[in-house]
Amino acid sequence: MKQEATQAIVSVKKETTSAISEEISVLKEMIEQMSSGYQANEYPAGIDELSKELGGHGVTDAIRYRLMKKLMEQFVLTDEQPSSMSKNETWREQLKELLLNELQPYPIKAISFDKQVLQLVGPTGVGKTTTIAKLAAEATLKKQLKVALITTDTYRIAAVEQLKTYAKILELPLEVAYTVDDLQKAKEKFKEYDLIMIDSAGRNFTDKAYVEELSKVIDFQAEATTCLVLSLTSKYEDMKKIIEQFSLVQMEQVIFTKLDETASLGALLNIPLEKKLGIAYISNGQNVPDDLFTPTASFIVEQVLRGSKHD
Ligand SMILES: Nc1nc2c(ncn2[C@@H]2O[C@H](COP(=O)(O)OP(=O)(O)OP(=O)(O)O)[C@@H](O)[C@H]2O)c(=O)[nH]1
Ligand SMILES: [Mg+2]
Repeated sequence: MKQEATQAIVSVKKETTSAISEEISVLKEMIEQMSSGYQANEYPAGIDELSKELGGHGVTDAIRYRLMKKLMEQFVLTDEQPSSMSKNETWREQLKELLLNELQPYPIKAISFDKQVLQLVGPTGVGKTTTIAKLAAEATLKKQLKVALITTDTYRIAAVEQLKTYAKILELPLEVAYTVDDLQKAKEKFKEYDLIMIDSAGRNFTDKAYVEELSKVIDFQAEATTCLVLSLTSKYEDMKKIIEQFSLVQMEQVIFTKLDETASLGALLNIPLEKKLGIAYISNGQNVPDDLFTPTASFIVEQVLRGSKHD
């Protein structure tokens, strides 16, 4: 009991500390911006509109301040502009260029399937199982890989049935792992396969003891690719909490789902630029296997800076 209480305090403390450090970074950006000689309300109207457009998508204040500051310094104050374009059009294009540059360090590309294990983790109902089915179809049909499926989501009977249905349609073997021991056995059984895809229940990966036990069976670093699945319909504040909850597992990329259900796409920028995670796929519907694609940085930039004429 005492240990649980201590753990709870430690985790609350951790959350508070990270919230404070984020606040500090926003403040730092704002101070920097003020000391640079101009303020948000002093932007030329066109720049202010671009900032608001990003804000409308839920792009964070800190990112917007940084971008607008760069835009002002690099382009506006130097008044660089091709004569054939209006200022506003030029600034939009220059902001796109800046954003492409900002996104460059983060892997916005498909999973290479070069590691034998691919596990999708994430909160309840985001689309993990559906995405596994889509990816299994891609790996089998397009890449001609020998794919096997394992599910560790045994909390709901329906969850197992759902994956069984996809396994049957795609003619792939499926093992249901109730324990880490079962998982070990299933992995052994599928050792000759090119790709073993593991579907999980959201809660698995937030349990430290489970993740530790699991890491004895799967070498997360050497043999597994782990992707966090996030729904674009979630608020960014909630996504940040989810990322923290799943911080026990190392991952480089997220998969976004439910693009078809929202017009607010700030997370496509916030997650790479603030959380330093790349994007492997975007799911835009319930159809297996069609509604899944790999975005490019240009696609993301175009989505968040489409301007009102496309709305
Ligand atoms: N509109 C839309 N619905 C989706 C998308 N991806 C998945 N869904 C739907 O979201 C619901 C939940 O999908 P699942 O794949 O079962 O989600 P999950 O993360 O495995 O859920 P749990 O196993 O319960 O944690 C299903 O009705 C899916 O068809 C998407 O990109 N767009
Ligand atoms: Mg599921």
